[in-house]
Formats: sequence, structure tokens, C-alpha cells
Amino acid sequence: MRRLERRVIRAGGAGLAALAAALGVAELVARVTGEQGSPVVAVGGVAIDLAPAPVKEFAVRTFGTADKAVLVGGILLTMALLAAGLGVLAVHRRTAAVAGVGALGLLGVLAGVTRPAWVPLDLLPALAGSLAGAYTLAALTTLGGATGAAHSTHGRRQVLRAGLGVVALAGVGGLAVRLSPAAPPRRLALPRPSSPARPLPRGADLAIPGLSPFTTPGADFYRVDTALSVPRLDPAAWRLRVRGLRTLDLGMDDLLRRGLIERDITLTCVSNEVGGPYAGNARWLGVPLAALLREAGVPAGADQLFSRSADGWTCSTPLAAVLDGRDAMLAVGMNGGPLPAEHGFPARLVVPGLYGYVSATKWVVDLSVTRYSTDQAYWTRRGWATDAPVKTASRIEVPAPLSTLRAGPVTVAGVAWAQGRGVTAVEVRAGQGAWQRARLAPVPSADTWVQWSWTWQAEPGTHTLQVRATDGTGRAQTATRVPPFPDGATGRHSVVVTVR
Ligand SMILES: Nc1nc2c(c(=O)[nH]1)N[C@H]1C(S)=C(S)[C@@H](COP(=O)(O)O)O[C@H]1N2
Ligand SMILES: [Mo]
Repeated sequence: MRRLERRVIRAGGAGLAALAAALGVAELVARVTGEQGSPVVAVGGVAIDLAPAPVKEFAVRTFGTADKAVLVGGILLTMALLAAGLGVLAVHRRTAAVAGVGALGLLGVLAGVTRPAWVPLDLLPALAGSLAGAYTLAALTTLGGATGAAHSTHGRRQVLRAGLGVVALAGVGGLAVRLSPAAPPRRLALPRPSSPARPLPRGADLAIPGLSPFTTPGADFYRVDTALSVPRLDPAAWRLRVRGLRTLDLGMDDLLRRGLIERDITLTCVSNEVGGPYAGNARWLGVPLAALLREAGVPAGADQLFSRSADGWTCSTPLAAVLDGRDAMLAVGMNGGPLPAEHGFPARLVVPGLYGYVSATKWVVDLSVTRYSTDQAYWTRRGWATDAPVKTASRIEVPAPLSTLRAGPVTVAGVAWAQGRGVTAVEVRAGQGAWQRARLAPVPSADTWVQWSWTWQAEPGTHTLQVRATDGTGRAQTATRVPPFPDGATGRHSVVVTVR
């Protein structure tokens, strides 16, 4: 019984070793051929693309920005179980097990081929990986198994061992490459804006502990995208095609020679729940989008700007919104530096007033002035609204939910946004009491969020604090709760606190 257990464990271990070799070698090759050829990245990409909207929403809601780590973890765990099973199978059915490894490799290849930005070189990592995996499994079962061992001569075993050494080295190298921290973004020297941002009005940041700073640092800025591996583009090689009546083919130099504008703009994600974290405010530097499109020529009847990223993600933006005079830009800078890799380096779209999935293409490489009837974008095809203006929202950040406070004056504070329309009032109330006007911090424009605060005379007991904002058109936030799908959540944010 013990012997059997030990053999099963060893056989499973051989399967896991084969998997590690396969993944390691694949990563090593992908290092050269391009990260999108990594089988784990490709399989994860397929999973992301196939996930129906409610699953995507669930993942974002449950795991937040860690949704990708959870997905990769799930894929690796599934692979590990399969690999261990194949290892055990290999004890008596070596050919079948090796064929199983090949089948898994084929899945990796197939996953790669379905990626939108696929190139034939992307086949190599999965192919090399499955060869390494199959070899490792066959060699380990030959060396360790009771069946194979009897037939192998001393010389053959040595060759097998040497081969395993090479594969192990390559595998470890590849895994080390994968796990090592990403290279810092390539340098990009940005000119000064010809139209600088208005200086922040004094007091725009209330500096209340626990309150989001007015300007969100890049490192704290929420990240939402379908990219399992962050595209790392070389600004010197990067090109942007702008297709209108003509096609412009622009490099970074061409863009930076144009007059740049700099603006404070708040970005929000349609997946944000009431009170959720997917909003951030930054100072963006970029090329005005309208001028770029007019230079390419706007065809008669065009109604959408269709944009594509280096990893194949697509986005449609209402052309009217881009051309109506708002600060729509092709952004190359964020908060005084280049864009962080996670936020679209070297260039992305920023269009104030629209949710990110219809306005904020990161790693953008292609802009086409087209029609909605010709091209449908990534999330539009998955049922999300074609056009999605940002809904007025407000959230309470201070005090934290479920905190215990001392009776007396308590600072209640948060942010509110209604990009394009601006926030004209924020009201707060405790329980079913009367709505009280909060103090609004000054803002540079209607395109940023606004900080608000209110002093509450807290009395002992358990209280629900509630907030609502009114936008520049005079409309107060509705109390009606709707989920993010298909065009953004509504409802009022509230927090429960205890006062002693
Ligand atoms: N290439 C690419 N760009 C993208 C996305 C994406 O999945 N891929 N997601 C969009 C969505 S849904 C949002 S909300 C914003 C988020 O931008 P951020 O990650 O810089 O905050 O990016 C947009 N741009
Ligand atoms: Mo989003």
C-alpha cells in the first residue's frame, strides 16, 4: 500500500515536472517571440474573451483588480491537476500520456491562434513547450518507472539524464524570466503642453485623512482591461494609423511635434458598483483628437471612432462626442510623466464624459472614423451599451463603513463626479433625516470629480449615512438601484456606522 502510494506520488510529480518544463520552455521562447505567444497568456485571453458579461462582472466585483491573478491561478491549478493525472497515466500508458501532453500543447497553440493580434511566430512557445513537456514526462517515466528501467541501457539513461538537465535549465530559466519584475517603461521625453492645465484651485484637495487625493497617483490609479500580460511597447517603433478619408501613419515624433494640451480629467469604469473604487482623476497630456481626425478627413455619414489597441481590444466612441469641443485627446502623458505601462504606454485615448470602455483605449495603435453598422467594439459585441455617458455618482469615503465613532462633530467626506456636466451639489443625511448640503471643494473644470465634506453632529446609536449628488443640469442622483450592466450602475451610496 505504502509502495503504491509512493509510486503514485512520484508519477504525479513527474507529470508536474513535465508541466513546469513545458511552461518554462514556452516562457523562454515567448521572451524572444513576444509575450502574447505565452500559452498561459493565450489560454487566459480566450477565457477572458469567452466569459459572458455577468461572469466578467462577478469577477470584477469579487476579485477586483486581482481578477487576473485569480484567473491565472485557476488555469495553473487546472493544468497542474491534468499534468499530475498524465504523470500517473504514464506509468502504464506512456504513449497515451505523452499524447495527452501533446494535446494540451495543441490547446495552447489553438488558443494562441484565436488571439486578435496573433502572428505565426506565436506558435513557437506552445510547440516548444509541449515538446519539452512530452520529453520530460517520457524521460522521467523511463528513468524512474519499473517498466522502462529494465529495458534501458546505462548509456541510454545517461543521454536521457543529460536531456532532462538541458530541459530543466531552460525551464527554470523561462520561469525565472516570467517571475522577474517587468522592465521599467522605455524612456519618452515629452514636450511641454502648448495649452497647459489650469492650475488647481486652492483647496481642490481637502486633505482629509482617508479621502482620495484630488489627483490619483499613477501607481494607485484603478486598472481595468482584458490584457493578461501588459503590452510593453517601444515608443520608437510604435506607429498610429488614423483612417478617415485618408490614412495617416504617424510615429511618436510626429505626434509630439503637434501642440499638446494638458487637462485634469476623471476616468470611470462602467463596471463600478455604487460606492465602488473604479474611478481616478489624473492630469493628462495629449494631442487633441478632433484635429487629428479632421486631418485624416471625416467621411460623410461616419458616426463612430473605432479604435484598436496593440493587443487587439477594440472600442467605439461616438464621433459626435469626439468632435463636440470637449477635451478628447490621444494622451501620451499622465501626472507629469509618460503613461505607466498599465495605463497605456505610449499612447491612449481619453475622452471626458464617457465610461472607459467606450472612450479610453490603452496601447492604441489604430483609429478609424467609421460607422456603428460596420464595426462593433469588444464590449458592444458582448451586450454592453453602444453609447455610455458617465452617470452622476457620489461616494462616502470617510468615515469608513462599519466604523465606531465618538459622539459629537464627525467629518463625513467623499468624492462625486458627473464628467462634462459637473457636480453642483452634494447632500448627505443620517438615517431618514433631512438632506444636508455638503461643502464642495473647488474644481478646475466639469470633467473632474469633486471632493465634498460635511460636519455631522453624531449622536449615539447605529446610523446609515447616505449621499446624493446633483449635476450641472439640475438632476439629482436617482435612488433606483440598477447594476453596472449594461450602461452603468445607479443608486445612492450609504455606509453604516456606530456612534458611542
Ligand atoms: N487596450 C485596452 N484599453 C482599455 C481597456 C482594455 O481592456 N484594453 N479597458 C477600458 C476600460 S473598460 C476602462 S474602464 C479603462 C480603464 O483605464 P485604466 O486602466 O487606465 O484606469 O481603460 C479602457 N481601455
Ligand atoms: Mo471599464
